[in-house]
Amino acid sequence: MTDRIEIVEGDITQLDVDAVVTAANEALMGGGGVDGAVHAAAGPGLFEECQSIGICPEGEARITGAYLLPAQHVIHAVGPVYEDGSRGEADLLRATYRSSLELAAERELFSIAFPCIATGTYAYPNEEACQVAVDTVVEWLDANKFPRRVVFCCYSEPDTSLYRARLADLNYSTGPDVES
Ligand code: AR6
Repeated sequence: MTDRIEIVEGDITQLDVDAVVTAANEALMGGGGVDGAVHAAAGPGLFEECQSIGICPEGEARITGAYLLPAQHVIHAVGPVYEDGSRGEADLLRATYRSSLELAAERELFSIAFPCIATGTYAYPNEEACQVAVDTVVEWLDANKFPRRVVFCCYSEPDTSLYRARLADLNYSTGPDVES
């Protein structure tokens, strides 16, 4: 299994995948960061659908249409607000990734792209967040047929390097990185 994970450095809203994941807040009300970019690119229909869903607790995810995005679906994943690591942030972040993967698997989606959830406004340390993200996805792919392909969409070179290193630690070959 060496062809199911890819690292892309760039803007997740541009990716032509079955589902893009956005790092949402519990109210699914849009905001800044990647969520702001996803809502801006998808158009107002996305916000309207989110309003009809209501609250999504930390560690969970919800799926909607993708409106004007090239993707087919948006998965709104709510990561933990990082305090000091002692309130179960790692378990919550792992649950956030697993919830997103479950939604994709239930629908037998082929491809899904993740941003570095919780590492912006929610202040999760990048290296620890990368380890949780990579380890959770690799474990999922080992046990599940769907999604077939997972893209880690990094928004900065330091994050790209962290993901590359973590995957190399696990002897996971991803092929050449792609810039979107
Ligand atoms: N494509 C890919 N990654 C991006 C993009 C983009 N267009 N823009 C930013 N990032 P954040 P959080 C990266 O703050 O920490 C929002 O207001 C960014 O560099 O978007 O989970 C929500 O509504 C960082 O690595 O999400 C919530 O209130 C990563 O995305 C809150 O922020 C996550 O940063 C969620 O905070």
